[in-house]
Amino acid sequence: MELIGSNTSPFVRRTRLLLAGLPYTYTQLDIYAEGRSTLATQTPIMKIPVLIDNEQPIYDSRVIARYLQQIHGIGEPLSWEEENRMTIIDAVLDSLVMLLLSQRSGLDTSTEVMIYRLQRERIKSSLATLEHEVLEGNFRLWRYPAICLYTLIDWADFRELINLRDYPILKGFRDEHAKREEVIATDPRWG
Ligand SMILES: N[C@@H](CCC(=O)N[C@@H](CS)C(=O)NCC(=O)O)C(=O)O
Repeated sequence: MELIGSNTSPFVRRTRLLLAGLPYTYTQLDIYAEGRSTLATQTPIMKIPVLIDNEQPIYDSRVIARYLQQIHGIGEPLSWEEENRMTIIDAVLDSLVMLLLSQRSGLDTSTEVMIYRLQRERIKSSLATLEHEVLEGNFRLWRYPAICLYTLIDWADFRELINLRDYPILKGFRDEHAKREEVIATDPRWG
């Protein structure tokens, strides 16, 4: 199996954490620079991660997780409640990625234009719900949803897209798992 990605992507990191301790090849690409042409040969949507297993490419981290579960028995199947939590996590990540790419494009994301107001609204209400879910004990087990919550919070903090002081429960969750060996080994701060 080959995983194509980059160390700073939270979608790639969650997949690496799911695969921790298992044999696979990890190909790192700078998708916004010299790695872009290689990426184009692997996926028309030009997003990472991509998993290649016996010449079968799989796009999208959530589909990759389902594939790994169904084909290789890695991780556990998700309940519908867990699928909903995953949808919330992915929605926040997509909104944060859009804000980051906008900022890198020189756009002011703090203005009241509709597209940015909608993202900020979604991020705020979703993070409040995720804090509540953590308090309820719904991310207690280190399974795929907890891995994805961890990589979301840690990446948003690393990119300074959220202030963890506003989310003490999420900060506590992040700090609780920060010392895991595979978490340290995949820290995006090391590039
Ligand atoms: N839904 C996708 C999202 C993947 C994604 O957005 N990856 C980012 C890196 S963090 C990316 O490749 N962005 C490139 C782009 O938007 O052009 C997944 O879960 O794999």
